[in-house]
Amino acid sequence: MGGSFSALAAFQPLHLVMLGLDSAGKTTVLYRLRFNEFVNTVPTIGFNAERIRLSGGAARGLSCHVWDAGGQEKLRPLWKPYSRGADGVVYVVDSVDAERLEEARVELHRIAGFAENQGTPLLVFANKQDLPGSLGVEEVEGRLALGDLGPATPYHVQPACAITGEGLDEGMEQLYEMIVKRRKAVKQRKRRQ
Ligand code: G3D
Ligand code: MG
Repeated sequence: MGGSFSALAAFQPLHLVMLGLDSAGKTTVLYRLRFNEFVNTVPTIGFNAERIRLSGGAARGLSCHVWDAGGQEKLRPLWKPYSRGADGVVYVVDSVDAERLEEARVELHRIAGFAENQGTPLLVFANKQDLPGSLGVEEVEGRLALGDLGPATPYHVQPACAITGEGLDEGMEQLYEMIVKRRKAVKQRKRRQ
């Protein structure tokens, strides 16, 4: 799959948005996906915005805009303009922190509920699988109520450990496949019109 993915990405960088509560592991995921170029880094009070280009493996050529919105609820509305028009959303959760999964669910459904995000493929990294007590895929899927997102939003939950990199490439591959599938469906719909 790497070949076709790289070919597409080389011509048409995908725009991904990575979201998640603070300390879910977003930064660690990004380092693991091997980026070689900081396009922009804007550390601000309470949150970070980073635009990077991924360089490794399946993610080669992907442009990724990352929002690390932290615990600052009043800043989370900023996720909206940055998820608009994205080809895919990567949502990272800490699979051990059951309490904050509830907060993660609320924020995720807020993002997925925006009209502009209807149908945008969603990859959930159920991160920190190396830690004892980490919740499994089905538990995370249930707690995030992904079934309530509706049939228009394709999603995949990938168990991952950002420290070792386990599961990351598999997750990105699934996301890529969902994006391609969606593009094909949109094209077919246009043709029929
Ligand atoms: P964020 O960018 O979403 O805020 P970070 O999260 O990537 O900064 O990660 C927050 C903390 O979780 C870091 O630890 C990081 O090392 C740890 N972490 C990230 N992914 C994993 C994982 O898969 N397994 C384990 N065990 N830890 C992980 P510190 O100690 O630096 O706060
Ligand atoms: Mg971070």
